Amino acid sequence: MSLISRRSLLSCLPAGLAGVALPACTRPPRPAAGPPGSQPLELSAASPFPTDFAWGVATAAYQIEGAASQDGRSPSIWDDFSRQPGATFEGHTGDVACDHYHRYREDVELMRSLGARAYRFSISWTRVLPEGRGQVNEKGLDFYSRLLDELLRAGVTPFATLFHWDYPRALFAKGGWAERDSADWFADYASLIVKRFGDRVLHWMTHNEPNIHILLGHVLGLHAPGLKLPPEKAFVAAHNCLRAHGKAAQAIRAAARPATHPEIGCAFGFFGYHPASASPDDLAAAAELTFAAAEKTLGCPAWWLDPLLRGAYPADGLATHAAHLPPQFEKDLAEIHQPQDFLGLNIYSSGPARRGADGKPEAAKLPPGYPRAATDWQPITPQALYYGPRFVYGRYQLPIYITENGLPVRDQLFLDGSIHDAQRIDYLQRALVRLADAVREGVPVRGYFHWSMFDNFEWADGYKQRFGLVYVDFESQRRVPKDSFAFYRDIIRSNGARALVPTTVAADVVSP
Ligand code: BGP
Repeated sequence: MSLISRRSLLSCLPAGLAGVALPACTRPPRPAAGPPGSQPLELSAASPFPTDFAWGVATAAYQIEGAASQDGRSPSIWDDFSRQPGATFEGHTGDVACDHYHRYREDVELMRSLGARAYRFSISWTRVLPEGRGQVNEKGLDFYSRLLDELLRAGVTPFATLFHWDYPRALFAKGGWAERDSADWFADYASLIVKRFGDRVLHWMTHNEPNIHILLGHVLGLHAPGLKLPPEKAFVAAHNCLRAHGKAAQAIRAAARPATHPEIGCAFGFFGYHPASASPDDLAAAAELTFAAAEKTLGCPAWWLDPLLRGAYPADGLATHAAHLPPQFEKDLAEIHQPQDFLGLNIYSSGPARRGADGKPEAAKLPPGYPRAATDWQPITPQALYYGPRFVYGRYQLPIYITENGLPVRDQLFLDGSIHDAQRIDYLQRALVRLADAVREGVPVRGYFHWSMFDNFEWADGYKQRFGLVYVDFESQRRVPKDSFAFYRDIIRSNGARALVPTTVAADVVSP
């Protein structure tokens, strides 16, 4: 997938790290009983991570569950898109994926042995509401009920995402996100889920990466539903996603059990900038460019997060795109701008920025040959985990969870029978070193979810990209924990200290 298509999307105001008082936010409950082997690992390095930090792993329904047409699940746009010739690498689909639907007990056991404190997963909308609304599929709900019980027994706190891209085919046929009613369809679905599971889930995310879903799926045609909408339609679809978030947040609060305080947020696909040099001017330029929304607007953090968290679209984006929004869009902003308990950031990389000769911030280039992951779009830029949270907190003052971060590597079995993923371990350590810097400076980061627990169906890349801490042989469904699994287990047991031991080179230095 091309660089532009994936992360180098974005970009409004300088964002200092203001010492603003935090809104009240309940921390994730500590697991009732720690898994065996979860005794703290004593290390001399002090960890700045709070003792109740949510060390977690993340997955998504269509990427791992399989059982695509079992027990009443009906097709989503991804079932359809992945069948279109040339849409995914070698025609891969999520029909079987990790077969997690049948193997969830084994999978939760692996999470327990990892010592994971939290698990971010998503609910397949068409498994529980085959037509997207109306008739409920009890068998589908039962699967998630069993999964939740298993997680809680293992001492793993569930963080549920309501929508991770697998939009119901039946609702897409009615117009999908382009249709204004789509916000109500989503809120009704949210209400059902919270009524059923609000006794066991207290952490809710509405959308996963709505910016990527709209941009790749509705503008560039590279993800489901494979549309290439003109701006006047794409901006309406994006606006309806925002309305859906606002309505769902209200529905979640309305459906929550008395005396429970659900935490509500969204997992946003965050691509920002880091300063190209140590100069304060480049630092300010990186912050400005991170929130600029005049170009590639639908991918930009501010285009989505400003309405969500400030109740207004950013002025630079509006200058070009106000005409593409629905008439009287301003009237929807109060509904979009609901109280949020946290902001989830999916951060994989960032780009260098500097102050241009004209005084404006500009994107700089990484040097030729700069180290990258197995995907072209992901240069090794651990500083993304420092500047991203810092800039975002400076602008929005909300507690943050890193809801995704990880590295795709071309893993294989080595002759000694193990899967040595040294590059992933190195990246994970660097990323946590830089995240720890943000925490030390007072950015309220509440948790980190590694993407991913398992190798899985990576959308248009099919099974080509391996992101897991656990290797999955997709023919036998055998799971083999990689070296990174043991490394992350030690990180969790040491509450992050294992990542903060002295290193030979600084975290951001990836090329000699
Ligand atoms: C995020 C998605 C995840 C996962 C990850 C890896 O954008 O939320 O579902 O797929 O990216 O990226 P990719 O699969 O495109 O390589």
